Amino acid sequence: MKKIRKRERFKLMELNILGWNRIFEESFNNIKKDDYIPGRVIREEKGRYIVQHETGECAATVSGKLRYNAMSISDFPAVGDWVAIKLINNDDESIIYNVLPRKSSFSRKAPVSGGRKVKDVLGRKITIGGSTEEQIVAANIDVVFIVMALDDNFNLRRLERYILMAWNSGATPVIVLNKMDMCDNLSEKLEQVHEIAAGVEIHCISALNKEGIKELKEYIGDGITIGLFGSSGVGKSTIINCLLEEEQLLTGAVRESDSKGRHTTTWRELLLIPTGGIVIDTPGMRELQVWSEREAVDELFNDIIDLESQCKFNNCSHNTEPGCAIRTALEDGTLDPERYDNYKIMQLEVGYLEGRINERNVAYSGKEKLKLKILKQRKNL
Ligand SMILES: Nc1nc2c(ncn2[C@@H]2O[C@H](COP(=O)(O)OP(=O)(O)OP(=O)(O)O)[C@@H](O)[C@H]2O)c(=O)[nH]1
Ligand SMILES: [Mg+2]
Ligand SMILES: [Zn+2]
Repeated sequence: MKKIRKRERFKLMELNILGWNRIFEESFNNIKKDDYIPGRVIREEKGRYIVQHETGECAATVSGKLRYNAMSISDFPAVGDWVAIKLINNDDESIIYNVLPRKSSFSRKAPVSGGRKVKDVLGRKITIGGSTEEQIVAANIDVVFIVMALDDNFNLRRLERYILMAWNSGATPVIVLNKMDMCDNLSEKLEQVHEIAAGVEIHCISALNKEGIKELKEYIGDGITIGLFGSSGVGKSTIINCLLEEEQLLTGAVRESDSKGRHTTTWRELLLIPTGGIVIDTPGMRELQVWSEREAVDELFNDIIDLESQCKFNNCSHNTEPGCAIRTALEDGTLDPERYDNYKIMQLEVGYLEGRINERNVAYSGKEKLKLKILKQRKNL
């Protein structure tokens, strides 16, 4: 009897290192079957998974039932997910039977398959139609490091997008401005970032020179999961190597002409920090289309919403009406026209997403409606 208790305590401690907690345990106990064990997806590459469990790691595939019941790609496991598995083939492999409810997830709109190209109000080419699906980039994250480099990668509009997605994830966003050594107008850039990122902590670092790493380590703790997101070449893997104090991850040089990375990291991977804590490395995303509710966009751009409410007419189109607060702010320079454009684009994307979802809600079966409900529950909406 004593022996069993000891073993169980040990088991719990091991899983805690990976971020296991009472809530996951309760979910697991609800679905538990005799030979199911809990594990965390530590790597995901094109539908192939590696799962870490209490006694080791193994390759994993999803069960036929999970596949059959999946209503969207977001129902499939993603890196960071806690799953119920059954070990097979001398424990070298496993089958994933369930994905435990996520406490947070960093999602984007899945790159469109199908659809057609049109021009949006700003003359940009966008794809409409095709699939409208949530893609989970990483799950069960506590802190999102939004990594942007201070070289030619620096782009406030992209940063706005990442902040929106990070707030949506349910995790706490932190902005990490890397390659401080490449930047000669740091205070100017920092001020610009402060202006668009109210309430988000900002850190300037140089992973190359290991400057500012100590401050990042403050976010790390036992069982805490940190996810790194940002374009290719911004230094995500380099930063993780600094946190691990070991060159575990491959890094790759950027193109000199435009600082663009070469997509060195090709899979999503969860790593344990020897002194405690968990980090998830992700490949630089080519496309970050918003998967968001309108409220989150309004929150991020609440200065613009405030201005709109000051227009003389309720239904002001901000074109020619007298007493338009938006036009006044654009003209006197208090509202950055690029920020305003980005707001309009995101409103459109969200509107499109809402339209697509509502359309499907009406036209599709109960299965689709249930999927929407689950999505909203997951996002606590
Ligand atoms: N000058 C400078 N270069 C850096 C810094 N941090 C990383 N780099 C370099 O930037 C390049 C890209 O770094 P990676 O860590 O591979 O970038 P990544 O974000 O993981 O890129 P992907 O895996 O392609 O998404 C490498 O050549 C790094 O050595 C920094 O602080 N300063
Ligand atoms: Mg990388
Ligand atoms: Zn107006």
